[in-house]
Amino acid sequence: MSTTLSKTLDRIAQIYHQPLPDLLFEAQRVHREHHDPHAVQLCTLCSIKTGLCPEDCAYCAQSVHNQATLEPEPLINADEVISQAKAAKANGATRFCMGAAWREVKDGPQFERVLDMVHQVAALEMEVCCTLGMLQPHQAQRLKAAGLTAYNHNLDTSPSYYGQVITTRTYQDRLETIRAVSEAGISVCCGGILGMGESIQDRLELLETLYGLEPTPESIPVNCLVPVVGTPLQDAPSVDPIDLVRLIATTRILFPKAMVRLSAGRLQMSEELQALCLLAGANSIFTGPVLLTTPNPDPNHDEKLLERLGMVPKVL
Ligand code: SAM
Ligand code: DTB
Ligand code: SF4
Repeated sequence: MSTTLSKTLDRIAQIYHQPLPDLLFEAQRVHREHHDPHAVQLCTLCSIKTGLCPEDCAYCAQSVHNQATLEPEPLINADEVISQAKAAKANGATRFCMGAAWREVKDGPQFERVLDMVHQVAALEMEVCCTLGMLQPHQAQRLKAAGLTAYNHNLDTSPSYYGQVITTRTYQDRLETIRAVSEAGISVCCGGILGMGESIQDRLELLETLYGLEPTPESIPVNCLVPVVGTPLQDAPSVDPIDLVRLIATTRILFPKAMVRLSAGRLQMSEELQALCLLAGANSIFTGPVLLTTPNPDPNHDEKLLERLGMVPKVL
């Protein structure tokens, strides 16, 4: 087992460290074989329950363990969510993702409300994604029955670096939720964050873990840390742009059919870097003025950027 795993890691490292022209050429070839190279899926996020999360994720504005200035908000109403989803659709988004600052889902009226939201967003003929923390198998089945397309649950980093970032849950906890999600027939959205002080090797080990999942994720968000004042990672140095491009290209090559999403951190990136990420195989971005709690590029700028690149929002 361990030799197979280390062989995989060796292969991933070889892909990642090859000369950039070769890496990009291979990523583009794979990308074009499986996707329309002009289409970028636009996804919009909605924070349905904000702040006061009991987990201690070192990057997160919403953890009670951190000192970020954030106005907490209890679970919002379904009507509010639906009007945001309609607006997102009108702005070209085909996927709507609802995020809650929960450690785990608890059965009861709040979960019933989320199921109703899922049902109503699905009726808009958009892909519906949720990220609500840990799930049990019966909860995953109920989300599936309500019409959920995908569940986002990130592994964030390598198994060995994980404990430096989060101590209130384990890597194994995350893997169990991911298993419950795929066993319920829901598509898995699972990725990580760059820029938390991890090494390149940690990033490649995250890809190795994702590669070992069965099935492999259909959606892989690549987030760059958005440093939030009041969190332990507020002063973390920004990610080297070429390292980001290499990671995206490697992800594209390893997961040819997956949607690779250039997720958090675009506000801190130049347009040239974003363009290079799209050329390296990223085929989705989050649009809208805020992600969950942190700012995101102006949607008009995103629209103009795609236009200047000769790229178009993906239609379902
Ligand atoms: N509480 C749920 C959970 O953690 O699974 C769902 C919401 S949580 C905000 C969703 C994901 O956002 C996290 O797994 C993490 O990867 C990402 N994230 C959170 N804060 C971030 C930040 N400051 N910069 C980049 N990504 C971040
Ligand atoms: C993911 O991997 N990135 C999105 C989505 N999944 C939920 C969220 C990024 C959150 C960035 C920090 C914030 O806005 O609070
Ligand atoms: Fe809570 Fe999710 Fe933020 Fe961690 S990332 S503190 S689980 S909201």
